[in-house]
Amino acid sequence: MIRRSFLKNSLLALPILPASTGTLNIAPLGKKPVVVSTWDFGKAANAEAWKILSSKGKAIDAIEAGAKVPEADESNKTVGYGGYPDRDGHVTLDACIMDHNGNCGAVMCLEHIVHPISVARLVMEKTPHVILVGEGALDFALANGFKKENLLTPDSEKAWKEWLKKANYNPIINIENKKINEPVAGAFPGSIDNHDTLGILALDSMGHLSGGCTTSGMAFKMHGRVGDSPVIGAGLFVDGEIGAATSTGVGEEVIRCVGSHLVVEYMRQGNSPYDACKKVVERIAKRDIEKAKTIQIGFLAIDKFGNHGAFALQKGFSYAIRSENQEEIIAGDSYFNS
Ligand code: SD4
Repeated sequence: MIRRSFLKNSLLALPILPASTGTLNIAPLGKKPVVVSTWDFGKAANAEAWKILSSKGKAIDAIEAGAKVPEADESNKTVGYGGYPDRDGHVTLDACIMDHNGNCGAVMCLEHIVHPISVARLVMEKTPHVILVGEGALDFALANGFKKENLLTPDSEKAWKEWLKKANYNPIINIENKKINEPVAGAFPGSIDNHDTLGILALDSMGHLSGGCTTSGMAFKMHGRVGDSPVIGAGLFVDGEIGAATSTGVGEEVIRCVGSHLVVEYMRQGNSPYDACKKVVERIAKRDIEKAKTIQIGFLAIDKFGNHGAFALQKGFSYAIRSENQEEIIAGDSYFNS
C-alpha cells in the first residue's frame, strides 16, 4: 500500500516532457511548502518543521526545528542524546546544515551537546568557517551558551558494555526503523540494523530549499571516526536552483562517491529525484557488489518544485513526507529486493 501511494505521487507529480536521453524532465508544479525526512522517525521531525513551513516560515528554520526532535529523543539510538557511543564509550555527534544559497555549516565529533544541528547553524551564521570539529566545536558551542551534558544514557551504556563482550563491528541494516528496545543482535552500525541518521530537506513557500543531517554515526565506531553525515556533498547537498539530497547508511561508501552532491548533479541533468537517487545507489553497488550486499545506504532527494523520491541498496529504507495534503511514510525502493 505504501508503495502504491509512492507510485501515485511520483507519477502524478512528474509530467514527462520530451526527453532524448531517457531521463525525465520535471515541470514546475508549485507543490510547496513540503518537507521530507529519512526513516519512519522522520515523521515527528516533519511535524515540527511543518509548524514553521505552514505559517510561511523559512526552510532553514524548519530544518533546524525538525532535526532537534530526534536529537532530543532518548529512544533514538543513532541521533543526539541517547545515541550509541563509540567503542571507547564516547557519544560523538555529527551534523550539518545548508541553505539554497550554498551557505553551510558543520560540526564533527562533537561531544556533550544535545543539539549539534544548532551548533552547525551557528558555525554557518557566525563564523567565517564551514566546519568545526571535536574540542574546538565544543568550545564554540559552550561560548555560545550551549549546556554541557552527559549524552550517554543508561540504556546506551548497557548496549555498549554488551557490545564490548565481543567487540564485533558489523553494521546492522535498517537499525533506524527497529522498534525501541527491540533487541538488535550484534548490532553494528551501518549493517542491516545499525544506523539512524536524520536527513531532512525542506522547500518553503518562498521556493527556497534547505537541508540538514544529524547523527551519532555508526555505533561503536573508532573514536574520532566521522561518516558522511556532516560532510557537505556526501551526507547533504543543497543547490537552490536544482534540488537537495541527503543520505543515510554506511557513510564511508557515501563519501567515496560524494553521494548527495552526485544525486543533485543527476537531477541537474534532468533526472527525477527518484531516478537520481537510483543512479547513485547503482554506482555504489557497481563499485563493490559483495560489500553492497551486506550494508544499507539510502538517498532521499527533492527538487526545487517539491517533487521527491528515494532509493536504497536494501529493502527497509523509508522516508516521511509532510505537505499541505500529505502526511505519510513512504517505503523506498531498493537495488536488492530480497
Ligand atoms: C554515518 N551515515 O555515520 C551515518 C550513519 C547513518 O543511519 O546514516 N545512520 O556513516
